[in-house]
Amino acid sequence: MKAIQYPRTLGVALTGAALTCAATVALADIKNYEFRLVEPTVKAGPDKAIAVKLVDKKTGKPVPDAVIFATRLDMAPDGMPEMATRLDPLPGTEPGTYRFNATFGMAGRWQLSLGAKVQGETGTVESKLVIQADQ
Ligand SMILES: [Cu+2]
Repeated sequence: MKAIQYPRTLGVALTGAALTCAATVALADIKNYEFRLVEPTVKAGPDKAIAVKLVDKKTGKPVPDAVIFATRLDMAPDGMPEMATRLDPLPGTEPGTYRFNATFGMAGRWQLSLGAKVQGETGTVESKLVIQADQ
């Protein structure tokens, strides 16, 4: 039984780093998944690789093949939500790990916002992670 239909355009419309807001629905099942930073700190500067792992909290196992459709990286934690930087996907190094290239133009705290679909699950994983950029 299919309980909820998602608009076909969702995956397309929310792609891109210019995204400011994602309207999403989270159901109980999808709450079992979360993104975790592989490394909580990064050196400030251009072209830094950041990696997140998508984890099934019940099993502790990484979850491969998720479709990440919304990403944003900005300095909201340091009071600069308008200071956003571009995020480019990089190939993953292992299943369940998702990597991005980004320029951290300023030292401080950056918020990585992610929205993702998990294969076989209804709803959306939404995570906000704080990365510390050091000088
Ligand atoms: Cu800033």
